[in-house]
Amino acid sequence: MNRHPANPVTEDDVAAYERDGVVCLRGLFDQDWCSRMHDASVRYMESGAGRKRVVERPDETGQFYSNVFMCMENDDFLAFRNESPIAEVAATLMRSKAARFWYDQLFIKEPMTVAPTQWHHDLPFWPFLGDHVVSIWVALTPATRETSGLEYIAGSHKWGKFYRPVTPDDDPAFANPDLEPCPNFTERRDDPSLKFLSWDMEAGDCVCHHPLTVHGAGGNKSQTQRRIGLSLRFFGDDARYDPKPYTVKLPFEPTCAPGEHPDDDRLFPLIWERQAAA
Ligand SMILES: O=C(O)CCC(=O)C(=O)O
Repeated sequence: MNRHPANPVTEDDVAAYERDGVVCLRGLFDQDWCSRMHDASVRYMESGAGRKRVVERPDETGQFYSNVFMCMENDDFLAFRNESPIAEVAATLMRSKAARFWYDQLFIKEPMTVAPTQWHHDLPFWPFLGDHVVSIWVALTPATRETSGLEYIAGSHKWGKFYRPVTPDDDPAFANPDLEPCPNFTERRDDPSLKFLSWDMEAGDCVCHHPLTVHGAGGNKSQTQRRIGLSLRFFGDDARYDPKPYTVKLPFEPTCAPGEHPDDDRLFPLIWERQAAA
């Protein structure tokens, strides 16, 4: 299993990430990682473990399953966080000296799942501020527009917007009434001021997005192809702890104060450091 990116992350990749708020990187994880994490994801879903959400609708055959913090209790997810190239890639894209781990999240859309992933961006869900926060969504199956591959709006991380968080099951714990809802950009496909970005992905490809880049996905229209995405979130040097209401609850109080860099090693372990790597 590879420890460093199978293909190097180039300066052009970093520039695209900074310009568009998202970049697709191909073939970073070798076949061993892909098979191991694919199988671990299916096992995890089937075991019923963790803090899962499952959205099933009466008129559908499919389901949209998601779960978080798998690496706190599962050795495969822990190994992927600690031993795969993912933290190095995160630090490279953020141009950060270090990458601290925030959490991992699994998204599985079974075939024939109509439920979309609604348009949203991530930072309003989280008790942080800063530019150095990145999500790396690794495809563990093929993912295209047909099978609910992610779609992004280029440059939306620079709009200065902070939209109300929305979860697949409309959890009121996140529905901050002080924030404006995120528009349904699907209705604005003809708007020439918007550039929609999506990629046909194979297992082992990933999309890496800034926490304010607006993104979403359609349903999985395939009759047979399950779609699995494993998203790991990291932050870097400029991130600040910002414990606002309607955000993800931490398992316990961190040692850092609001406004400080969240360097509590128990909650946000340091996974990669440029100095140590050199
Ligand atoms: O996989 C999905 O449907 C949603 C992924 C997502 O929103 C994320 O990783 O931030």
